Amino acid sequence: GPALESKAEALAWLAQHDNLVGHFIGGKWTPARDDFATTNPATGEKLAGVTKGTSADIAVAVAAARKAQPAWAKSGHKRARVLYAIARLMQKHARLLAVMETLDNGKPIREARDIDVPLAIRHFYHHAGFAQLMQDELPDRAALGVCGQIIPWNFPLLMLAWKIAPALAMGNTVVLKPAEYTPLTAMVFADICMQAGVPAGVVNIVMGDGETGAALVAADVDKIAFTGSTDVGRKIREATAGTGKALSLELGGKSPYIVFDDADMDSAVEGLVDAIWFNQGQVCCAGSRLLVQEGIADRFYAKLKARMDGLRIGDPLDKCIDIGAIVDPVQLAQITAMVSANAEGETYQITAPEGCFYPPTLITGLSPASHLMQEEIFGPVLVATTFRTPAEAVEIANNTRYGLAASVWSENINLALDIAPKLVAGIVWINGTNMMDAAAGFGGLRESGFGREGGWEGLAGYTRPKASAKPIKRITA
Ligand code: TXE
Repeated sequence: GPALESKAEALAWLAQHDNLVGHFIGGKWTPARDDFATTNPATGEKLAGVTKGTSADIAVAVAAARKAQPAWAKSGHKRARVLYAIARLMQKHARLLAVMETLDNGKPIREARDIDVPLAIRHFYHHAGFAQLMQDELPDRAALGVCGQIIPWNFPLLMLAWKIAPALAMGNTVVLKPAEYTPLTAMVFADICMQAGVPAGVVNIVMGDGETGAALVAADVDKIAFTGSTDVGRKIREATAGTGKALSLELGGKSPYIVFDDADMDSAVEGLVDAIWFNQGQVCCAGSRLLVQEGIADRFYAKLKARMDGLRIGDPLDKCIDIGAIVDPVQLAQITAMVSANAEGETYQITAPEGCFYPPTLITGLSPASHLMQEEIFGPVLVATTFRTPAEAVEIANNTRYGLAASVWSENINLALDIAPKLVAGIVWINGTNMMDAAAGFGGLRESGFGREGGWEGLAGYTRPKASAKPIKRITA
């Protein structure tokens, strides 16, 4: 069928590159090495050998970005044209990008095709418009210079777009390091940059692991933008302290999903499918902590279990699949260990195929302070507890080190609007979940990090104020 054809097309594309992933520096591919493998988690097959970037590679990439930056910052119009060209070429190669993402990450092709790739493209279109506007409307803002960007494996192409599009729009040049599990769509993207006429050195991509990432943090860059674990975020904040480098951190979460007794239960159940089972729960803003009002808890859990029974888990390239593979056996082992260490509450799971798969899981009756209620699992595991009053819901919801997102379900808009501002979260959704857009700032509070991506705030994060050369007119009476 078409899935097999698309897979063959993606594998042929990799074969043209000798199944090796090098670095993209100064507008060219560097000679590639087979330092470590990237695999298809659904089958265990090796997809390509990947080059591990050294500090020397990072230095060459940063120098290329530095050299290209002044010319790139000159014309907003030129930047807009290039960003539009990238968006159009991504659209042209959307199928290759979606299949490559699914092969490398294990996410259902339906998600890669309908969510990851279109949202990534939208990010380039949106920021292309701002590139032009920056020149005309924001003459008192300047680009930061060279930005180092480090991204995770859960949304490889989308996180690349979130990082690269605004940075480029505002006149910065970048050195981006993809996650070690998922370098392949970044490689396709680099090819697209060559076709789109991105000037040499404006986009540089250095492959590698945490050591490569640490080398980028230590390099001569003006900003580090990081998305990943809270632990690594902490290390990066320490490493950049006192250096004058700008920093944005988008880290973990344990976002509450609050269902009041007057909620539309069917919608709230369907919302949970998105909140915690989208991308196998490997989502920083996943609604991973369910709080249900006591009076409806039993009915709600029953409906939820019935919905879980209908989830289809298996081959991510199958268009009918809801739940794909976990990104890597290391992550699978971490999820398994966290869940099996728990002795509290009641666990409900559907069955999963052999291999790198974890079944959708619901654990009810947990106390708010328990390990599973507090720690990010980063898998398809929903933990639940009940509350009596709205005040108690707020208290439990805010009882966390994190503050990324929150979701409130009620048919009473007065109640929802009363609760929403009391939640410590960067984003609150009412009767919805996981809604994002290039025009809306995304980011967290507390141990979920700081800085926003998308929207005006995201753009501002890639500029600095520039004092006007003209004397400021004072208004006098
Ligand atoms: O993340 P890391 P991992 C959470 C989630 C997951 C856990 C571990 O709980 O189970 O993190 O995942 C690079 N200096 N999230 O180990 O290590 C690394 O190469 C500079 C939440 O994959 O944070 C990769 O490119 N860079 C999260 C990126 O950091 C370093 C998404 C993220 O990897 C580095 C992913 C260092 N010292 C995981 N060490 C979210 N919030 O969305 C590693 N890296």
